[in-house]
Amino acid sequence: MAKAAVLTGLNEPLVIRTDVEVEAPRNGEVKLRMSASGVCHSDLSMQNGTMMAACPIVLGHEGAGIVEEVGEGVTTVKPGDHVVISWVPQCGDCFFCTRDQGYLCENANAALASGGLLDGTTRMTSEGKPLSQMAASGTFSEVTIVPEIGCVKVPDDLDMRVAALIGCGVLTGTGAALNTATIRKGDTVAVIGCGGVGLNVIQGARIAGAGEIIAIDMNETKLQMAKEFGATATINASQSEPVSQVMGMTSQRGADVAFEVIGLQKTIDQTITMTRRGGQAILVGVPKMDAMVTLPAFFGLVLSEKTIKGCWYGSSNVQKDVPKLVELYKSGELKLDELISRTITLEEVNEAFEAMKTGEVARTVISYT
Ligand code: PAD
Ligand code: ZN
Repeated sequence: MAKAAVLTGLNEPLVIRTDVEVEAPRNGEVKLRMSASGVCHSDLSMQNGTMMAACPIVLGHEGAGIVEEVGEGVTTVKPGDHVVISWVPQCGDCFFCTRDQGYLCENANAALASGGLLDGTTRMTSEGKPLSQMAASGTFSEVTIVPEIGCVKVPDDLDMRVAALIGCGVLTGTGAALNTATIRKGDTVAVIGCGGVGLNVIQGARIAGAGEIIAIDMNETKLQMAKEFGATATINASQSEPVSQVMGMTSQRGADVAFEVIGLQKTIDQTITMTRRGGQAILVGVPKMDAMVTLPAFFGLVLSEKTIKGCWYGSSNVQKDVPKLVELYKSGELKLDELISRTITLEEVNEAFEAMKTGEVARTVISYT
């Protein structure tokens, strides 16, 4: 039996179930004893209906654990290995994977939509009923089963709380800057939303060689953190209008590259507007399903030659990018310890959701050890 935090219905607080049965791993699957899980805004978005959830569901997708058991045919990891979970398991064989766009993997996509693993079924039950697993993982559980291709091995001496954060916020944020966007040396970059993901966009932009990095948030503590992560200027959006501020800082041209890292209609519009002619607007935040990108085709796109690009999982190739990020962390270039605002137990997960709503934390991490 394992303990897990379960979402039973829209807007319900998560319930801690202690009777969760976790099956043995099937062919190509791995059983993990979880070490740590970050609490990401996407978990909250499943609770509040921004993203669809197949309830009852074990939330959590930003995690790291130790391999306990492997199913038939598993060759790349063995019991005792420390792994980061990739919530986009990348099959390597589908249309997208063979075009080096594994973050769009067709098999992962089907699993994500199903609430189960790669075959669409789940390995967890509670009170005699199946529990869905968010993003083919379900990291708010002491034990989980993930596909072998959702495991990326990391060194044994890596802090597992840091490893967990790499699994979503760090891969997505740094990847948005280093993979999805093209940032040239000296570019002016604007980032709207400096939470767990946005702070990583900022440090990704710093590593890419941006000249100016303008951080925009409503929360002063986040703006101070943004400076530690590489921001050269800050705008408090609760005090001044960010588009005119960015225009003022860029000779009325706009930012070379602007990132939206919240998922709100208003900030999506602001991001596109503050992008200069010929620049790139990168949309990372997951908005409500009725949010729209609308702009005048001629003035907004043709004449301005703007690129508006979505970003899924930082356009990451997880098997290549996770080891790179670990190296950058070890060399001191990537700040990861500083992202951890609080370490909590699984029972405190609802408080982590509340803290995220107020914008006061970068990341809360659940520690299972
Ligand atoms: P977070 O809650 O940690 O950070 C959001 C930040 O936005 C906070 O610092 C807020 O203060 C700030 N904010 C809120 N409203 C405004 C506003 N109007 N103007 C300026 N700042 C504001 O979230 P997060 O960093 O965990 O996640 C951010 C988004 O990224 C969220 O939508 C999440 O679902 C999405 C995400 N996308 C992917 C992907 O693959 N595209 C992956 C992971 C997360
Ligand atoms: Zn996430």
